[in-house]
Amino acid sequence: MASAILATAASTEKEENAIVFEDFPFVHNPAASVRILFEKEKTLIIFWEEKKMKNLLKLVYCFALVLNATMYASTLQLTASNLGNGQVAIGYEVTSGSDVPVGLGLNVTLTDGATFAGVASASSYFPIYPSTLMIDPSGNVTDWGAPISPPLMPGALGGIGTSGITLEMASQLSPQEVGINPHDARDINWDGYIDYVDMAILVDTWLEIDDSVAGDINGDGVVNMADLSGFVVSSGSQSPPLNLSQLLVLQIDLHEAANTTLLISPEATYRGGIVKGDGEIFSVTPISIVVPEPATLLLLGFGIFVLSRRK
Ligand SMILES: [Ca+2]
Ligand SMILES: [Ca+2]
Repeated sequence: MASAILATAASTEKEENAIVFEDFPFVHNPAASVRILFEKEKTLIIFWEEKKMKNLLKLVYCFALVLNATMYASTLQLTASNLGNGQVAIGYEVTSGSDVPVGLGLNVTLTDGATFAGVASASSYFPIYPSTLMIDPSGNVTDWGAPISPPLMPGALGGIGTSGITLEMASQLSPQEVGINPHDARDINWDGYIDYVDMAILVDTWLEIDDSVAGDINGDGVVNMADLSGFVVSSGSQSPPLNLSQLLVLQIDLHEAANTTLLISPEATYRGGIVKGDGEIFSVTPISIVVPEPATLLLLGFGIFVLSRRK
C-alpha cells in the first residue's frame, strides 16, 4: 500500500513528511546513509481512500439490506376480541407480506385477580402442542396434548386456575422423504424420512438447552419454535391462513372483579416467539384487551367528548 523510496539525501521538506524506519530489516548496512522513507501524506491519503471506499461499500450493503427487509418483510399483529360470557378469542393478522406464522409461543396474563378457567376451542390449523404431544417410538401419536404449556416447563406461567398461561401451537407436520445423502438435519434419526419418529425425538427434547441436543435442528443450542418450523406446513392448501381471528378461545373466570385486562405477548426467551416457515421470528408488539368489553365506559367517554365540544 505504501510506496517507499530510497534516498541518500532526502530534502528537509521530505524529511518532515516522512516516517523514518531506521531499523527496517532490509537495511543491512547501518553505517550507510540509506534510509527507507514512507511518504506519510501519500500513505495516509491512500489509506483514507481505501477506508472511505470500504465504508461506502458497507453503507451501500446496509442500505440494500434495509431496503430488502422493508420491501419483503412480513409483519404480524396479534388480535383479541370479546365473545361474551367471559370468553376471549385471540388471533393474528399478517398485516404486510405473505409469510404466515407456523409456530407461536405466547404468554397471556390477566389483572385484578381474574384467572384462566380453560380453553374453549383451538384452531385446527395449529394442532402441534410440543410440550404435551405424546408419540410412541414407532411414530404413532398417543396423545395430542393441549396448547397450554405445563407450569413445570421452562419459562412457563402458572397455567389453568392462575392469572398466567403460556401457549405453544404449531402448524401440522409435513411428512416427507429427504434421503440420507446429503443428510437433512430435520431427519433426526437418519432414516431418510421426516416424520413423527423425528417429531417424537424433537418434542422429547423440547426447550432443552444444550449444544448437542438431538432436536436442535438449526444448531443454536436450544430446541424451540425455530427448530419446529422446519417440520411443519408453511405453504400449500393446509398452510395457516394470513388472518386467523380464533387461534384460540380462552375461558376467563372474573371472580369478584368487574373486569380484567388480558395481555398477550410473544414468549421469545425460551420458545422463540412467533416464527415463520424459514425459522425467522416475527417482530410482534404485545396487545391488551379489557374483559368484559367496557361498553359503559366507552359511552361515558363519548359523553364527556360531546360536552367538551359544546364549550
Ligand atoms: Ca427420520
Ligand atoms: Ca434450535
